[in-house]
Amino acid sequence: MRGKFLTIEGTEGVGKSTNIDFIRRQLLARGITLTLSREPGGTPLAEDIRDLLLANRDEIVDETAELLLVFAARSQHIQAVIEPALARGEWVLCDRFTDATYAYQGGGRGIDLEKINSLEQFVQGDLRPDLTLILDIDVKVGLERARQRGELDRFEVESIQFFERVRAAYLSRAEEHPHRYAVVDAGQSLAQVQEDIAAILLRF
Ligand code: Z5A
Repeated sequence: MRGKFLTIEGTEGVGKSTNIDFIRRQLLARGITLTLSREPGGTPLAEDIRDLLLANRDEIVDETAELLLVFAARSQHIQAVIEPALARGEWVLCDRFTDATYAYQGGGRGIDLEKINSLEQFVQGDLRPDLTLILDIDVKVGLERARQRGELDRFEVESIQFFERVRAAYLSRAEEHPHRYAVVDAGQSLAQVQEDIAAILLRF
């Protein structure tokens, strides 16, 4: 039987990394074999593209170039990791996927969503996550958490307004397709966040 495809999303410092390990333990306790991955990245080529995308640089990065790099990495990731794992019957839990493109390149950069939609069809065919957890937090609180970690990458230096647009794009996708998304208030204590996530996983 084909596995399930789960993704976790949110703005900066929302707690994705922290909660991925919690989700992994919840699923393993139920005997589910899990492949963990992340985007951009997940294969050697895609991780190289991630480095290109996150590096701070002097030249202005064209937003279409950024969009195409994201989907180039995704194509490699899907063919090499995600599809084979799902076909083996494993579940895949991915730290960010195409919702991040709608949120960052669409909401944040202002790229026409129709263009993103065309690339999504071209690169993914029918592949869509079965469940997407959106960890939602006040943008300033998340940035404060993320910025305590030190050096900032090319996205983390963006303005509050940029991240407000990213957050709004995530929430609007969740509103449009409520059957596929679960929004968690990530501003709560970690214990409460994880209680909410456990309940969502149980229902799923
Ligand atoms: N990107 C894109 O533009 N388009 C795309 O299609 C894709 C990605 C796929 C890399 O993503 C960048 O790629 C991303 C968008 C772009 N932008 N950036 N930067 P990433 O996921 O690798 O990087 P990130 O968003 O910066 O993740 P992050 O900052 O590592 O955040 P996180 O994993 O969500 O947070 P965390 O490390 O788990 O937690 C942050 C801190 O908060 C940490 O000290 C925790 O202990 C603490 N924490 C967590 N939860 C709590 C609670 N509940 N209370 C208190 N403290 C907490």
